[in-house]
Amino acid sequence: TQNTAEKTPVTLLGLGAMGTALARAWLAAGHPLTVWNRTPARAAVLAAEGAHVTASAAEAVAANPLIVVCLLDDDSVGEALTGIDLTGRDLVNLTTSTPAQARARAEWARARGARYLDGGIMAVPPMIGAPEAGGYVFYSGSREVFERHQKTLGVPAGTTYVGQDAGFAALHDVALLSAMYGMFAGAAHAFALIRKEDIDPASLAPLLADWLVAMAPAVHQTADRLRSGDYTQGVVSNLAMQVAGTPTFLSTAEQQGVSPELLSPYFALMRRRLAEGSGEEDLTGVIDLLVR
Ligand code: FVH
Repeated sequence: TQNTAEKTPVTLLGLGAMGTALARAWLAAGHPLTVWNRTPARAAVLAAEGAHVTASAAEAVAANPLIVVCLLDDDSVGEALTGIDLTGRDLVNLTTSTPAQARARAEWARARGARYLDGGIMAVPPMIGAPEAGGYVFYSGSREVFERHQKTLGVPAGTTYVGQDAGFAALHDVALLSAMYGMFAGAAHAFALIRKEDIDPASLAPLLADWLVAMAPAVHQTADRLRSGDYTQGVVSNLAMQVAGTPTFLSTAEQQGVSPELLSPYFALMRRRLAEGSGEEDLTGVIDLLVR
């Protein structure tokens, strides 16, 4: 058994797939845990594992100064906490939201006497409580709350604080996940190209993974160019050359019977940037075309 005497007690609202994983991580580390879930049946199993289950969200909030919320969406947070006294509480909201929702929720919490920290979870439930899996949570909002509870918050997953603007955790979360979808889109196109050929997808997969890993550090050069404003600095493969190559990609797709719909929007942006006279740049200028 764990010594719970020095472990910060935690109240957790929300026992979905992610909430349950968080709960188990804190219980396993010996933190006294109070839980509430809208559907009580989901809490019963955690009671058997040592959690204190309350019948209402208000009771759970009253139990401890540190309140962690992990519900479906921002609306459910509002519903679950309606009319509950949050005075003096440290409210940590791990519910996925937009940056604007997170900022509004921070104001909402402040108006109710709570300190607010927002979180964006970069992990799926099996990665929680498993440090070797590399999952972590972006935090933003009250630095005081983050520093006071960093050790406790670090039990389920790593912690990365990204600033006092409560919207920044959500923004970082969505930025990384957006890049992930771009990567998945590229991989989907690559697999489609070989789909009708006598090529085992399992033989392409490691090549694809290694290539994506090899290309990923290019984001550091992109950042350097955005900071300096010089998009031609140290360019190896310039935009003019890359645009000249796009017909090869589109013809190959056509020959393989593959729709170019995932690639075409990016190529269209590359052509637009080239038409502005930016042939000596790399691809960084595309970013400026996206920002309205
Ligand atoms: N699961 C995942 O892979 C992702 C990983 C990245 C982060 N997300 C976000 O985490 C939040 C919770 O996700 P979840 O996986 O726990 O979601 P569910 O299993 O669907 O559980 C949802 C919980 O929310 C409760 N709930 C929904 N609506 C309300 C409401 N109006 N009032 C009170 N509670 C509500 C629901 O309760 P019940 O249905 O059991 O009664 C669950 O506890 C989420 O933001 C992900 O985007 C997870």
